[in-house]
Amino acid sequence: MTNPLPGPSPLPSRASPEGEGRTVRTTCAYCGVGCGIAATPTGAREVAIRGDDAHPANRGSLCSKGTHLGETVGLSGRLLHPMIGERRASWDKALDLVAKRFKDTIARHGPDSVAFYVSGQLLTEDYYVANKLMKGFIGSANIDTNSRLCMSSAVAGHNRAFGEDVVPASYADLDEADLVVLVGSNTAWCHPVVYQRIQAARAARGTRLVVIDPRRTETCEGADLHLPLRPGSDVALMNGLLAWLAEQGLVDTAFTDRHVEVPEGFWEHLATGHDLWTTAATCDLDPALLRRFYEMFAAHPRTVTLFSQGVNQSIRGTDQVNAIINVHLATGRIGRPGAAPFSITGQPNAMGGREVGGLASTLAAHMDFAPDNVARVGRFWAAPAMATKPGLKAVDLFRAIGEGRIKALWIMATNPAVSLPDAGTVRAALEKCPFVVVSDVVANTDTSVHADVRLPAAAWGEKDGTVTNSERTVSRQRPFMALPGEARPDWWIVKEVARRMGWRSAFAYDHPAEIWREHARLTAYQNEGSRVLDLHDKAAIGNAAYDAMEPFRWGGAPFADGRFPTPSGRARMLRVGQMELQAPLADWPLTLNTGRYRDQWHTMTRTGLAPKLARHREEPLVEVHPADAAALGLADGDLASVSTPQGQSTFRVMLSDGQRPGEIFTPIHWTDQVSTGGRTGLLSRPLVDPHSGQPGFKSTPAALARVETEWKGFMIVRGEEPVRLPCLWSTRVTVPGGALYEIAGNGDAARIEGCLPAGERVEAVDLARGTRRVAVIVAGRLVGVLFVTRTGLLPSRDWLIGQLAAEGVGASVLAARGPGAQPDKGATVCVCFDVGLNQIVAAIRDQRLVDVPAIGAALGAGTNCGSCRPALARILAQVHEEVLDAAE
Ligand SMILES: Nc1nc2c(c(=O)[nH]1)N[C@H]1C(S)=C(S)[C@@H](COP(=O)(O)OP(=O)(O)OC[C@H]3O[C@@H](n4cnc5c(=O)[nH]c(N)nc54)[C@H](O)[C@@H]3O)O[C@H]1N2
Ligand SMILES: Nc1nc2c(c(=O)[nH]1)N[C@H]1C(S)=C(S)[C@@H](COP(=O)(O)OP(=O)(O)OC[C@H]3O[C@@H](n4cnc5c(=O)[nH]c(N)nc54)[C@H](O)[C@@H]3O)O[C@H]1N2
Ligand code: SF4
Ligand SMILES: [Mo]
Repeated sequence: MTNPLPGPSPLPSRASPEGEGRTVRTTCAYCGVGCGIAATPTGAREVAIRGDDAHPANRGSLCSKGTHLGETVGLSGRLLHPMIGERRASWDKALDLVAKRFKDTIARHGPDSVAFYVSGQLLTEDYYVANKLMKGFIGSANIDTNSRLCMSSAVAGHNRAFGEDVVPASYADLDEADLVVLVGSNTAWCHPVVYQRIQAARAARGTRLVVIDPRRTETCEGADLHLPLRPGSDVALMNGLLAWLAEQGLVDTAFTDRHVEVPEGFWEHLATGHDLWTTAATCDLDPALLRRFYEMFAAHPRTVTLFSQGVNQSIRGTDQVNAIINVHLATGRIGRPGAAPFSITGQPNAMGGREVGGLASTLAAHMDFAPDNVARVGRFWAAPAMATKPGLKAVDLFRAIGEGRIKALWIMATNPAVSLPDAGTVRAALEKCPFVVVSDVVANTDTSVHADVRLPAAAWGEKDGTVTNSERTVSRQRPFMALPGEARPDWWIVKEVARRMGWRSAFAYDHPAEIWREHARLTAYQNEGSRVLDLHDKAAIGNAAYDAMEPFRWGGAPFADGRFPTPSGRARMLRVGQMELQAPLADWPLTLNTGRYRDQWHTMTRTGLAPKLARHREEPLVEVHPADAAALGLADGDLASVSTPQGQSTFRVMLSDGQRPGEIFTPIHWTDQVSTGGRTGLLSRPLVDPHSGQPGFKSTPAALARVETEWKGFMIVRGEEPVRLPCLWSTRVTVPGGALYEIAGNGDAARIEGCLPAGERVEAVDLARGTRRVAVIVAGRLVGVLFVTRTGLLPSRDWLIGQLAAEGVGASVLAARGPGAQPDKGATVCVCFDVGLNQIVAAIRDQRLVDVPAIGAALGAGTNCGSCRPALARILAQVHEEVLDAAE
């Protein structure tokens, strides 16, 4: 099962699979919770997944995405060979070409004419090698990462307050807190295992939970308070809280006097304009609700304030981070058990990237570009050409590409044509750039269609290295499958290019452990306590010890001694003011907020392969408050066009009273590969925070309009090959054995029929409703089915999808239901047990269920991974309300 390797330095045999039946302990491919996984291969590219009971991040739990990782390890859509243009090339040829084009460009235009755009989904070892090549050998700092879009405001906030990018919290703090405040975090969907941990603490010791988010998300279900604040008003809220605490005499002056630098005039600034009423007005909150929050905060000194993209992804993200940290510093709620500001990270290795220095604004190992740092790292690397100043941050980097200032670009493990703001301009820049290299695991992405060279990277389950999670725990990702085709680890690809650029000895790595040791040594090199990040005790471990390395947390309990890594040893409070909040503009009366779905990961290159994960939300929705929808003549299930000053895209309308009026929400996951619409990246503005360069993804002026179509329908086809359908609306999801397309359009729908596979056709027509049903059957098996209607209803897709696996299928399939067919289950809520909304509602009503465990006992729902428990709680509340209303 091992692969012969091209090029001069072979890949170590260590990366070969562990073999069928043997359980390998690794770390989840997805979010920054960093759950441990026990993976047991059960066949070729098949694996059984369990939570690792011994991993400190999850102790055996997994969410829906982690649980269903096994469905995503097939080879469907994988990039298996290096490609130059559309032609397959040998590794030698592809690597030589990349090295030559980068060298030539640097020789002609200087080191700043090239760039790398990398990702928090690289392993620390991959990241380290890329950073070293760019900053020490090419001599530019034009390496930035998608963490710019994700964590950079938190990084900037930490640096400003603490003098180093250290997250001063761990998950254990959530167990010990008396109050957890979630700010701009849909934890139930995006960090579900952390959310379950908070719920467990609530059940065990009555921890209070407050959610601060303009939307009422599932995270708010059962919370003690939800503050649906005006978007972008978080600084006012935190300043108001701090002003009120000061007024009540609740500032911990014993702590601030010894450990905090408070800027001149700080308290005077807070003393005016931050009273309860003014704050409530700025935040558009009920003053009584706000006061309950203040009082709850005052009453529970053990507070963890956990925040993510609602805080970071703002044009004032860094100030928002510091406004939160200010409150914690002023009240001494830091460095003590159960008390901390906690920036929770998104990607599996966002933290590892920060540790090696993968952001253009840091150098390496938590060092910035101060001259002595540059000299020190230069010595350590024996570097011929050190970068001496920060490089371009992601949005500026792509602007420079568009302007022709950057002429060679290497993108690794990220999909900027989808995920950067103003993605239309990003695509134009990629198209214009003279040389674009993309390292990815899948063959076709919205980014890789612009690549001159595509390099096949090793994927999760094949990769070998380390990641760091939100709480600074480093754990191993270990391979349990052979590298497919000619795929290679990212570190191997980068070091091969470096060697071909002429730096052979500095990049003579044969094993990720060698890179790890070098990285660990650099963190300790002439550190002498000046940086918290210091991995000296892991710098000399042998390869076997690296392979066996247990999860460990660096930095211990930071700041427990009240000392901070600033020159004075004190933390810094910062005077931050609320940005002016603009009233809606005439042409753009709405505000667009963007974010994530529970069961999809980013641009769906992995989660999109799992039929079970597809069923939670099959289409890209625009969530609209019913009052706004009524004013625009929109009904649930309509199609609507969302436009902004940046662009336009179409979405399916979902009415939601969890939205504030005037605000709409769209998901980030859909791409040209799966859909004709739902392209959120085209809509966001490229406006960034002045300190961090992080885009303000959560707030864009927008307008909404109904999109009329003459017909709607769906198509189900066997097999994995995507089909491009010539109609206005088409979205594809993976189903067992094939794909389901939801479609809508104008004119004659007959052209869609041409996209059905070949075979024996059976048809039924209902002229009155303008309905056509076509099935294609080959040897008694269904290979395709198309239902289109102008005025009629469409049947449930479930039974037809099931027919892909059936034998002896005949014309009766057009009835779209079997003898004694089950009623429609409704949208899938519990993916583990495949339980739908309609089933849950019926069970609650018929069996008079009163709580979530009762639903679990009746239907199984919510009893495995638990990701749907917040949804069950909400459905339960709604049904009870309806039953009571009906009884009145
Ligand atoms: N299922 C799933 N999980 C994921 C990911 C995924 O793609 N899918 N991605 C991972 C990654 S990389 C990341 S970064 C994290 C992101 O995790 P989160 O930050 O939890 O997710 P988002 O949905 O981006 O945004 C969080 C919330 O911020 C709110 N918000 C918007 N504006 C404001 C505001 O002005 N103030 C406040 N207080 N809140 C506001 C939004 O309404 C939204 O509910 O998730 C990680 N986990
Ligand atoms: N409007 C809006 N935009 C956003 C956000 C938002 O909330 N709103 N959130 C932002 C945030 S926080 C983030 S993190 C980004 C995420 O955005 P992206 O990073 O663009 O999204 P992914 O789909 O995770 O892209 C990862 C790519 O790497 C590939 N890949 C996976 N594993 C490997 C590997 O080991 N090696 C290599 N070489 N390739 C691999 C995948 O196939 C995929 O193509 O989106 C950002 N964009
Ligand atoms: S919470 Fe879910 S997605 Fe995140 S690491 Fe754990 S299992 Fe993976
Ligand atoms: Mo992220």
